Amino acid sequence: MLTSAAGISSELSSRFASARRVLVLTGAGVSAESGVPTFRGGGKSAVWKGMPFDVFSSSSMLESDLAAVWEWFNYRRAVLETLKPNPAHQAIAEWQHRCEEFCVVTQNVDGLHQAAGSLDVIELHGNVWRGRCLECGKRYDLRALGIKEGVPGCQQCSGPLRPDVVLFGEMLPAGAFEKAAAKAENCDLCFVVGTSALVYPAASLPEIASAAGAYMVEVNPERTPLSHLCDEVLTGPAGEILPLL
Ligand code: BJW
Ligand code: ZN
Repeated sequence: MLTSAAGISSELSSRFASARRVLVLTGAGVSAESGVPTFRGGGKSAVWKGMPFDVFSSSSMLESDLAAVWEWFNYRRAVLETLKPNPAHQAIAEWQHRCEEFCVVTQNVDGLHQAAGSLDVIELHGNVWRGRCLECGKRYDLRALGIKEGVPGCQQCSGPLRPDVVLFGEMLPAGAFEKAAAKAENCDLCFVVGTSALVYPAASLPEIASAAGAYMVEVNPERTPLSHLCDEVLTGPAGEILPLL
């Protein structure tokens, strides 16, 4: 495994130039330089109202206190509204024009890849800008609804909406993981960017790509449980490293 503090190896440059199928798996770290707080990293875990984030981002909290869950997500959307994609999102969006097949698989719910222009984005954990009716399942664009606070209701059946994101203990959206796994199995170059690689099943995608023989590149200021299976570990912020490619 090659570890680099800065600069791109000639091996990676030539792999990138000749790659036909590229997969990029991203996590919260890719949005960090936009100002979106990560969940983990630097030995810390995000806290809101004195509680670890996974208390509010859990299916049990959804069942016991839907209003508290909405308060947490309404707050996060208000923060996100002021933020923009950064050079990491922009570099990834540019790459899609370079290869025959290119796919972004993200664990992020912030929509910043799409805002940067990425077209083929598989969202494993949903999107914070969508709500879903707990009764009839109808989905809503929260921006279009103009929801800023409180628990929104369904216009079709009056049931309460929930944030259309995947909380701990919940299943991923139907087909999303399967589609991502198929891309992982077929890619020849796989970037793993800004994820602590602790949350499954997302963290199994690089394992699938590696087992299928892809050239593996991790971009992260810190080591992760996946670093050992990467051919190159580029140590540093994604917004500085990815544009070098
Ligand atoms: C930078 C940077 C810079 C900083 N540049 N990098 C197998 C084993 C054990 C447990 C399980 C298992 N399979 C499933 C589970 C249970 C669970 C799980 O994985 N738990 C583990 C924590 C132990 N998984 C689930 O519950 C999943 N569902 C599921 O498996 O369903 C089937 C099932 C159901 C019931 C029972 C059993 C199975 C669902 C997971 C949903 C995760 N949801 C969240 C919240 C989304 C909503 C919200 O936003 O609130 O998704 S949790 C949170 O973590 C969020 C993220 O998408 C996810 C991953 O985090 P990510 O992206 O890696 O971010 P961080 O913050 O962890 O890391 C940031 C990284 O960036 C760090 O490494 C920094 O160094 C780096 N960084 N600056 C580059 N500038
Ligand atoms: Zn409804």
